[in-house]
Amino acid sequence: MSNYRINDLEHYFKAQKEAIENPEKFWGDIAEQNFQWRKKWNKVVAHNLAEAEVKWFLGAKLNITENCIDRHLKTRGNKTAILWEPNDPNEPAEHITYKDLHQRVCKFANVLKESGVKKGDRVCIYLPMIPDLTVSILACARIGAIHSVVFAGFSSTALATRINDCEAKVVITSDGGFRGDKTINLKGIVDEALKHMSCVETVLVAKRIDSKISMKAGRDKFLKPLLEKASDDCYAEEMDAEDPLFILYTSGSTGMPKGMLHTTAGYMVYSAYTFNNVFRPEENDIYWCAADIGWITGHSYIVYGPLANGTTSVMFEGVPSYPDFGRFWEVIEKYKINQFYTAPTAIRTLAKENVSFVEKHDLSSLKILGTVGEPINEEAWHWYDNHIGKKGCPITDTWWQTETGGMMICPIPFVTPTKPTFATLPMPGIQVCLMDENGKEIEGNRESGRLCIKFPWPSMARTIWGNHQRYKETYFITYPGKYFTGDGAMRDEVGYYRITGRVDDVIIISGHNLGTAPIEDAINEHEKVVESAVVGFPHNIKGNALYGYIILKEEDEHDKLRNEINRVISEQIGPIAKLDKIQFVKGLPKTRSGKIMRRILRKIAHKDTSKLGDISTLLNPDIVEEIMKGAL
Ligand code: 6R9
Repeated sequence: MSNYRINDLEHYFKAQKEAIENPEKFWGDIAEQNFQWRKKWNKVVAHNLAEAEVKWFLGAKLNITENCIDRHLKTRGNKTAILWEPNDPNEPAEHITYKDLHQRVCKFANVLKESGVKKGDRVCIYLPMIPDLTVSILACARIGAIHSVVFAGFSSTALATRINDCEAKVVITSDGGFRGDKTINLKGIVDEALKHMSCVETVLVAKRIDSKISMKAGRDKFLKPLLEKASDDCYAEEMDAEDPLFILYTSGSTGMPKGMLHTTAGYMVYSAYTFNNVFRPEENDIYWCAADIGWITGHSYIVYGPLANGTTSVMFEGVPSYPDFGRFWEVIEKYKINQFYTAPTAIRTLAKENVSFVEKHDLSSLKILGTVGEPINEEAWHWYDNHIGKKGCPITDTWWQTETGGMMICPIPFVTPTKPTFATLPMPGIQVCLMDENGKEIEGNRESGRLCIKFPWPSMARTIWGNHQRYKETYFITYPGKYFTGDGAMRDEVGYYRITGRVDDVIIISGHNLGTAPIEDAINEHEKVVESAVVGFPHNIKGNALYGYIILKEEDEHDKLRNEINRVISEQIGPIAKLDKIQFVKGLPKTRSGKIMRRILRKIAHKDTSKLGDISTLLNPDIVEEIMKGAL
């Protein structure tokens, strides 16, 4: 698949112009030349954004697994599709070829069919990062069932909410999973979640840790014997372009998680297109995205995007700190990884450790580095550039969301000149704009505002499962006719975008709008700081004042550090952004995907800790108590 790769900046601007002037032709050509269709579309796009209605490739028929697997069999049958690296480096890796993957997906799909799963049924997948996770996702897609993957670190309550919301008929899980030196008891969590639920008829159980688990007669079945018996021939269901492919839950700022629904053709085209342009795979490249498949990053850029391109995609079961902080670099050396994609939070964690963990390893195979999930601060960007890329690998800071399905704003490596902390320019076809609080579009450069998108793109979520009204209200009402991202952004003098964080992180101090990201960036510049989070709290003169939670690399006299940190902020942003309160903490409450839960920090700063909400889904729930104890 190479018909659509952008070669240089001129080509980029030309593609962007064509995509805006004639989106039907731009996306129609890409879809036609790079994918396998059972039937072509009658119309490329139909939309009414004010009503939150969008359809792509209307009337087309396809199956995404034919595009991700079958069509590669002739030329790439013996090529590794999924290279699975286990948690324990001494356990053998698995090299699953496209041919193996085809066989495994077909068998799994037949097991699902035997369990009564039909096109349109929901299947909840609650698995650790083992090959069965990828196989089961594709098995659902093969027969037209809608997969809903729930990250295997979520609690039974969180899992129950998600199973209930989409009324899953089948749950796929395992006896447990390994993460570093810990094991997690997944089957026990599933049992707990299913206690008060009637929709789930079957639980399919993979074995990973060989622990003792209880199996409920009539409901629970071990996968292995079923897979062994199953035929490895399975017809790929003919799907409409707009048939649902998956649901993936993302947390809202309040209330129930939102089940974002993605459909088949548009998602396939856009995830494959962006993967190809941003990571620029060559035939023998080994690509590694170190995210978990429980997040959108794993869906689009471990599974669908790479496989649609016939790439070898590494799937890693472990964590960056096990057996030691050199694990990522060891894996890069071991497989001669060419493209590596991770989150700023992982980079910061590893940058804090002795650089000898990096220097022990040969990273010369690397060509492109990527980041995703949150703004990357300047210090982390340079560390990644110096120590991992050795100043020779472009870093692509990719801004996108569960809702967008694929990367939206990011430098195209070797095409777009990078600028630290800037996601730079939108992908072709993505019409970004900045809006002010009064609903007016902000023209010109050197401006900040709320990030919106003016025109649909193929992989946008189509709705929130079971609640289209909420979808409309959350994304399309604030600025009628536009998709509102919830993020704030700044456009610099050449039109590059820098994401300044969620708009609900904007704090207004004495009438000045301050984004938390640049302030945190300034704080993190201090040599003794590892990471920080800034929130607002009410102040009777300034309206709001700033409260900073700061993790130190090494201890020093606190008052002295407070002064120094405020001096750095004054220098970099201005005295207006100085922190009124600084609390030194051992950790920050984070979601499993590494995002700081500012909602909790805000409550603590407001001295309102009565209703913290469900903190069990956090990576580190214990830290909350500790921060509350030391609150100022
Ligand atoms: C892919 C993913 C989406 C939110 C998004 C924004 C933040 C993601 C970012 C970034 C700055 C980047 N975000 N990438 N902020 N720079 N490169 O992370 O999806 O989990 O839905 O999160 O993450 O705030 O709105 P999701």
